[in-house]
Amino acid sequence: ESNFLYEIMGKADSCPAPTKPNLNWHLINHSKADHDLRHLIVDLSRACKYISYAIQTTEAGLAGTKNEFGEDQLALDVLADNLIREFLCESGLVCCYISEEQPDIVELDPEGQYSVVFDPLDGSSLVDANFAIGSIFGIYKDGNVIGATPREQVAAMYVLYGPRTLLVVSLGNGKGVHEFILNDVGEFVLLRDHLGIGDDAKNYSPGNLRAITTNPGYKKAIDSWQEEEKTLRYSGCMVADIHHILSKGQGVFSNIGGGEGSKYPDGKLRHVFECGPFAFLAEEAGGAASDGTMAILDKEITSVDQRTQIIIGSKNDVESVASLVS
Ligand code: AFP
Repeated sequence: ESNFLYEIMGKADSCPAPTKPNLNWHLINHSKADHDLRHLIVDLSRACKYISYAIQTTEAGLAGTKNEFGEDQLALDVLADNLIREFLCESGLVCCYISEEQPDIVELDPEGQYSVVFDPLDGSSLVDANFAIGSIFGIYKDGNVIGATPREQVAAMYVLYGPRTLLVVSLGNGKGVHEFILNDVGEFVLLRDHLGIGDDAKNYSPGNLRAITTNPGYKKAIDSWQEEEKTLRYSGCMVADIHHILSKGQGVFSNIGGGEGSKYPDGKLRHVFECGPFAFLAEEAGGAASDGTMAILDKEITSVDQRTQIIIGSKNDVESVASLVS
């Protein structure tokens, strides 16, 4: 039994701990999530169950394709965006959201106390290749995400749609990072609690590699990883690649900008709904996330489509790469 189960079992007199704690139970009993935040997280997890099902049952997933009845099919990323929006509306808890699929902040319920930032389907270009893909979420109190820093998130979560569907969530503040698996009856049940990231990486995951021709610092970082004989683990989906780090308890992922005239001078990834939530999870797990000069969690969010460099994972490797690329 994990320490967590042991700890809970000692406390519950009238209601013994379930043999398989589910997400809702865990949010109540372990994370002590406040009522509305718990509902919001569970509602997002419900949307992800539909996304998971859609991925398994949709044939193509590319916009403009037709299903077997000749009807137009939505691209899976658009479908995922619509599903999440529906569940956010139903919750009544969200004043606004920022989605990778929307150009601007979307206003919802003026009474809602939370803002949600999300990438509904990260890695959607990999759908036809049947690689793992994911959804990423960050939750903020109140509506002012622009001008905030990702450290102000009150929770972050991702769902990885691979051979199995996994959900990883944290409420920060030392409450840990926990992993759930979607079981056959549609419940997210605890798989591993307190995921951690060790200080030294054995695996490396280098994104935006096209930048090495114009960014000598990034080239040096890649060379040093190869000289150290680290193992390459890169799929092209940030969710899968960072989950690999959390799952193995070590590793380093990077997405670094190129020099002048390059395609992604600030790296390819978006600060608000890709880097911010993962930085929250990585720090909570004992790892680090830097843009080369500062912690991602302390970097101000200036716009919806802001991109940022990121080096994330095992602390010592994040530090040494940051010193090369800053
Ligand atoms: P798509 O959502 O367009 O497939 O992009 C995925 C992604 O945003 C992120 O998940 C990857 O880490 C990154 O792009 C891959 O970037 P490279 O093309 O530089 O490898």
